[in-house]
Amino acid sequence: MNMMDDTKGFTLIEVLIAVVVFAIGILSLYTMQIVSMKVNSNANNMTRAAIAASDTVEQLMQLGFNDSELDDNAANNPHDDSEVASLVLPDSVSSIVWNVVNWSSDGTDNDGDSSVDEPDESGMKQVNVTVNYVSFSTAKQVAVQFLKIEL
Ligand SMILES: [Ca+2]
Ligand SMILES: [Ca+2]
Ligand SMILES: [Ca+2]
Repeated sequence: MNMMDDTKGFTLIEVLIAVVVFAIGILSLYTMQIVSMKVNSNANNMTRAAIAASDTVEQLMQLGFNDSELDDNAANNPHDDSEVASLVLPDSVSSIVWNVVNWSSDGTDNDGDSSVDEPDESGMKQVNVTVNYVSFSTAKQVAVQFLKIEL
């Protein structure tokens, strides 16, 4: 091989290697793009579910202690979004469910003083809100809880 040969241009092998390297580069960029779109979309769905959860908590907190939506009777409990028209569900959210636990009748020592369902556990309802949503065909949940105190 002399100087003349080197200046002729690229050999076929060199071109092929360049094409393969380029293709791998494009492919990994494309894969990164797909992954980041998926991460973004998952985050968006989670954010929407979390907003729906806090909106539900806000609406339920405004209700009276004995409101039917905070009824802990087994027949009405757990409750769901079909009972409250003002709850708006984003597309990704399939349902919002809340379970009401009345501290004075749940058979549990909620305040940790070794007495169960004693007088000072009355007037308190624990509300467990669960938002069910779907992200990339996977069922997911956001759960929050709050304590409703009888005033
Ligand atoms: Ca107790
Ligand atoms: Ca209790
Ligand atoms: Ca107590």
